[in-house]
Amino acid sequence: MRKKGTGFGLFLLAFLLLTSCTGEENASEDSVLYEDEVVDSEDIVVGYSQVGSESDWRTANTESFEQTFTEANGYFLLFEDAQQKQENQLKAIRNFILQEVDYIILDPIVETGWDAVLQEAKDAGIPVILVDRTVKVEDEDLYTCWVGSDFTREGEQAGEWLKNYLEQQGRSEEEIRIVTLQGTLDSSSQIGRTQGFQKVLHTQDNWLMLESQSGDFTQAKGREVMEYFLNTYEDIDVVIGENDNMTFGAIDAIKAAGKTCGPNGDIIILSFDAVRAALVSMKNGDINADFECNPLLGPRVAEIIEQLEHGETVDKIQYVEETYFDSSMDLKESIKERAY
Ligand code: GYE
Repeated sequence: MRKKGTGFGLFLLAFLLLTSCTGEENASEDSVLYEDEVVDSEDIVVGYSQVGSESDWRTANTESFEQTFTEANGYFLLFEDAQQKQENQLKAIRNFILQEVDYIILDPIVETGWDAVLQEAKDAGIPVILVDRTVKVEDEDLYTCWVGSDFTREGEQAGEWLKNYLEQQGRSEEEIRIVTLQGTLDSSSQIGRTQGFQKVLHTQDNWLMLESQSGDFTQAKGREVMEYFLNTYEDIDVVIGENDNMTFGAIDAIKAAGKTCGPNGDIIILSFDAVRAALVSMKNGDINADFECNPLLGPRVAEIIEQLEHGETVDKIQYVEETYFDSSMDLKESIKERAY
């Protein structure tokens, strides 16, 4: 993968032409110059606008694309990290359009505000594949397809798990005081997980959602928000971290406050992503349950591109398979096998 600089147009020039003028080293007639890189003109050029590098999940997702979209596999990847700012993604997409890439892959930070830029991509004839998070747009034809997780299902699963667990513990009648560390507000992963959990929350009269606040999917903010919750609410029974890194921050805050968590502690911890470090933390007794979200989307997107290259139509909405883990399970093998 190459990390591209910002804001330049495409210099898609025949490399042969260049070298014949300058007398530089040999290149095949099929090479083209892409900014300062020599690219095989047969390569499929893909621009990926990534959310940022805020979590373990995100790192694994980036690596999955880097490992899939290689020159050995016939691709040239332009990668842009938006540092969790939508304006950076808008800029990146416009640059991809200027550079006349073959495909744009977008992991949209938030759901709204995409109509204009996606229309520009469509007008330029560049298919846009959404990954992970999704968008809300007037016209669904503005993107080719989406591949990612069923976030609402994940949230609902967490609620169902908690309901069963409390039943097993003989606590179905007790008042259960819950706080939520939400992901980046208006991201589809935050919206889905929050709404999914709420579906179960609304059926449980004894559950009380004390407060929900965003920790922006980062460990540092997760800790900060949890410190605030602990200072504000004397009695907290359940913490929901809408991703593992916020959960890690919350666990640090809980321990620093002299409290305990996990199956043998004061506070029940539910989390999302199920990255390896979280499974280790669960094995160590700090997390009760974790709802998996698979970041390894690169190969799936490559398959989609192959289909499109062969003129096939692809399914508009493509979910990936996921499971969950809890502290009653034997986690040793899962930790060993975990790819992220
Ligand atoms: O849970 C989190 C990341 O959108 C599913 O974003 C993704 C979330 C994931 O920062 O760790």
